[in-house]
Parts: sequence; C-alpha cells; structure tokens
Amino acid sequence: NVTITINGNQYAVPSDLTVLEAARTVGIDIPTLCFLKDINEVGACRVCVVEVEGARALQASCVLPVREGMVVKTNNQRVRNARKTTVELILANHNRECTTCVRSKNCELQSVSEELGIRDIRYTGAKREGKYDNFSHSIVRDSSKCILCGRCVSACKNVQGIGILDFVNRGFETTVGPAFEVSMKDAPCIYCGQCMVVCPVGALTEKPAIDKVWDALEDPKKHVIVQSAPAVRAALGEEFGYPIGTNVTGKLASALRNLGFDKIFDTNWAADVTIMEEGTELLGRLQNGGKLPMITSCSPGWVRFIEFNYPDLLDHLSSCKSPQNMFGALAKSYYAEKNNIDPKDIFVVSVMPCTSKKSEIERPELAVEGVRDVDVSITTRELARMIKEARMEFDKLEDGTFDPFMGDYSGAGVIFGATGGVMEAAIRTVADVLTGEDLENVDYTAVRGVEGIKEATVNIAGKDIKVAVAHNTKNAAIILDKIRAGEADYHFVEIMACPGGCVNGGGQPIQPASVRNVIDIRAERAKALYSEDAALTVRKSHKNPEIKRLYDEYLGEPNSHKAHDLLHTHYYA
Ligand code: HC1
Ligand code: SF4
Repeated sequence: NVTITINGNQYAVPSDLTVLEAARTVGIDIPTLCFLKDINEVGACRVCVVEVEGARALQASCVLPVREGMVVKTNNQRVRNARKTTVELILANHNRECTTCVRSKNCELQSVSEELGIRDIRYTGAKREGKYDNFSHSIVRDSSKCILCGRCVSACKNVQGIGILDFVNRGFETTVGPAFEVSMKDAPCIYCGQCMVVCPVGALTEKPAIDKVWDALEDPKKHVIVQSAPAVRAALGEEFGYPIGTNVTGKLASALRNLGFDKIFDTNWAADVTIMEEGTELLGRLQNGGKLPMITSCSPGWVRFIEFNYPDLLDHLSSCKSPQNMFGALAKSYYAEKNNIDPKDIFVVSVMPCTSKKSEIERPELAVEGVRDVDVSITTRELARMIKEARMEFDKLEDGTFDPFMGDYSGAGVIFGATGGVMEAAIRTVADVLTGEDLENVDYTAVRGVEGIKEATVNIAGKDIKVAVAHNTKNAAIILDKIRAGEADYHFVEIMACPGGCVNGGGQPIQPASVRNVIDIRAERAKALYSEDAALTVRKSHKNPEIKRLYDEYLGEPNSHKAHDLLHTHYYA
C-alpha cells in the first residue's frame, strides 16, 4: 500500500493502482471519456485531469500511477475549468444533433457534459467536415460525431488484432477511419461491431433496418416470421433496466408477439439443427479421413476473417450454414410446405446480437433456388428500440413462450450464445452417437469461461477427441497459425469472432465505460444462458422432439441430399 492524499484526506491504497482507480476505491469519481480498462488506457482526452502537488501541468489520472506521499486534488476550480474547456472544445467540433442521434441517452459525451454542468459553449469556429459512410450492410460511420478518443482503434487493433480503424489525416483534419478513408464496405472489416460497442458517441452505429420490419408487419400479403438468437435473451433486459446477466426469454417472446409477428420462432431451434448437421459432418470427417481440425462456421465475422486472412485454410471450415440461415432456409421450405404457404410470401426477420449477421444474410450463395434465407436482420438494440417505439412496458409483460414447430429448443441450443457453447453442445450429441448411449453427464465445463483459448481432450467411447475453443479474432489467429504450421492436433475447433462469443456481440446493448470497467459483461451474460440450459429437461439437440420430427418428416438423415441443398454452403478465397 501507499499513502495518498486526495482532496485533503489521507488514504492507504494498493500501490499498483492509477490515481483514477485509487480515487474510485475511496468513493471519488473522476470523469473520463477515452479511458476503457484493458482496452484503451492512453490518456488522450484529458477529461480525467487532476492537480498533483509539485507538478506544474495537470495530469491525466487514468495513466498516472499512485506514489507514496502523493497529494492530489480532483475537484478544485482549476481542474473543473480545465475539464470544462476540454469538453467544450470537443462539443464545438461535434455534430450535436442529440435529439435525433441513435445514441441519445446512451452517450458518454452527453453524460459528461451534463455532469460537468456545461450550459453553453464558448468556442465557435470551423467544424471539421464529416464523412458519412453507410455503404456496407452492417456499419454506419459518421465522423462528424467522432471525438477521437481512440477506443474503436484499440478495440479493432488490440482486442481483435485486425486494425481496420486508425487515426487518419493531421491536425485539425484528424479523424478516425479505415486507411485512406475508404468505405467500410471496401475495407477488410469483418463487421464484428466491437468498435461500435466501445464507441462513447454515435460515430459508429449499426446499419438500421427497423423500418423494413415495420413495413413487413404492415403488409397484409406477407407472412412475417421472427427468430431470435440465443444471446439476445441474455442482454435485452439491460435496455429496460434489468441487471446485467438477467435472462428475459419469457418477456422477449411476449414482446415479439405484441409487435405482431405471425410466428414467434427461435434461432435456438436452428442451433439444434446445426448440431445435428455439424456433429454428423465431424463424425464423417473423423471416420473417413476428412480435413481436420474441423472448425465451426456459425459466426459470420469469423468467416469473413478467415476468408480475408487465411484463405488457404478454408477447407477446415464446416460446410454448415449458421443457425440464422438454417432457420431461414427451413422456414421457407419445411414450414412453408407443412403450412401451405408460398415461400415467396414468407418474410423472415432475425434478431441477432450481431452486426455481421446483417451482411451474412446478403451472401448470394446462401439463397436456395433464388430465395434468400433471411430478409432482414436487426440487432438486440434495434429490437429494444422497436419495443420502446411500440410503448410496451417491458417489465410488466407476462412471460410468454415461443411458438411450437420451430420454437422449441434444447439446452444445447441455448448455450450457443457463449464462447465454448457450440463445442459443448456438439460434444453432448457426438458423445451419445459414438457410445450409443444416453449419457447422463452433459456438463463439459472445461470449454466454458472467458479464457481466450481453451483446450481440452474428451474421451468418448475409448477415443480421445482433442478440441479447442477461441474467441475474438486475435485468439483465432493464434490457433490458425498453429494449424497452418502443422502444429495443431485438434479434431474440432470452435471460433467466435467476438470476445466472449455472441453474448458480447457488436449488436448487444451498449454499456458505458463506467460499467465495463468494473463488470465483466461477457461472464455475466453467459451465466444467464448456462442457467437456462441447466433448468431445461431436454439438454441435447438430438433429443429435441421438434428436431426428430424435422428429420423424420422432411430432411431424412442429417447431411442428407436435401439437408445439403438447404443447410450447407461454401466459402470464398
Ligand atoms: Fe450467435 Fe449463432 S450463437 S452465431 O453468436 O451460431 O449472432 O446468439 O444466433 O446463427 O444459434 C449470433 C448468438 C447466433 C447463429 C446461433
Ligand atoms: Fe474492426 Fe470489427 Fe469494427 Fe470492422 S467491425 S472496424 S473489424 S472492430
């Protein structure tokens, strides 16, 4: 410990803290804008300045280590004025269309201005001209709102190991964007959206698609079906004041029903289908000397990453479409046929924790005989906006259920949304198939948790199956380098593009730095899924009666000819 004086009072604090952290441990908050723990610790915005005895200039507290005997003032006139000046200068150069900004009420610049009591802006002058780029299917970049905090740059470069975004131009013209400010559509961006969820303002947002959903719901000719992804229910509640990690499956179903969809189905159901197809593909590769390790293909950001960066390894990817697209393909074939509806009249909406899914649905090779699988994909955040627009009181909704036929799911389908979940779900089924038994233990905890890379050996029917799980693309690259070098002896690998898997996807509710700095939102949201899994009676995909029916009455066997036509795909180098 060291002794430090903050605002005239002495405290003993751990010696490895910064002044910012030390102050917070004793109940004194210092405002920040650019700081994001472990991701962006650069002291760039200077909103967190403090006065330190003996130092002439004010110091950025987020990067200033505590020292024995240090005397700090966090709240005198000089400090307050400096912070106000800094924020006013940012505001003077900011496109302040707050009332119509998608981040209004969830904007850290807005909060900090309010907390500092800024009522007018003393600076006027030229504003940097902004670039507005909405050409991709996933991301909108509006540099007129960028405050140059660098969080997105760090998330893309240091967390994801990609580096699409960086500071470009100089001086007054400095901005953040892809090299040469090309469109995000033309950069090798994987659309993971990890830059968006750390953006404190409205400079990076998802490409909105709500209007297309409202239009479809109004169209009497359309039969509108909604599916929602496993991870949505683990985070949607945050938009309505629930604590992080609350599972809101029942309210989600009721909200979707109130919005007027014709059928409320579940991507979890399609996750069970994926396990049948992918598990069978794995068994086939193991038995017939196919390409190993086989790697999961459900995370579209991850698929883009391998296509851009490791095209020589594409034959390791499972040929399975993602659950999102399997669902769409089956809605427009199996469901259409059983209910005598023309597939052309069916409109499939997906609610996803993901921004890359918006681009995935546009991949032409995923269409079946010219009919696309999914018509519109919206994020968890966009669904929350629809619920608010419809003026539902979310917390007062009764717990509802999804519709039968494509809405019942196993616990295996639920855990897809957390890193390691697809692997665990697959092992549950593969183990039963290989042993010919109904194994009682279904908890493969070695592949759970937020460690970057997890490895395990599972002994099934006397055979050792070696597996690995990686989340975020920086960790994915480590595994791929091993495979490329011939140093990996895994049989099966799960990769998710986002840190923590889909629960922390780029389309999930945005938590400010003040929350992200103290709570591991990945772990909390994952718990919401593992507890739902544990509470279900059916926890293996192949035991789901609706899945048995799908194969008995429609597809025949997993990996059958029909299954291949509808549920499998190929990739591009
Ligand atoms: Fe995911 Fe998946 S788990 S990719 O994270 O395989 O987005 O939730 O829907 O498709 O099921 C996302 C989540 C999601 C697919 C499934
Ligand atoms: Fe980087 Fe992902 Fe953002 Fe693209 S979407 S710029 S890859 S963080």
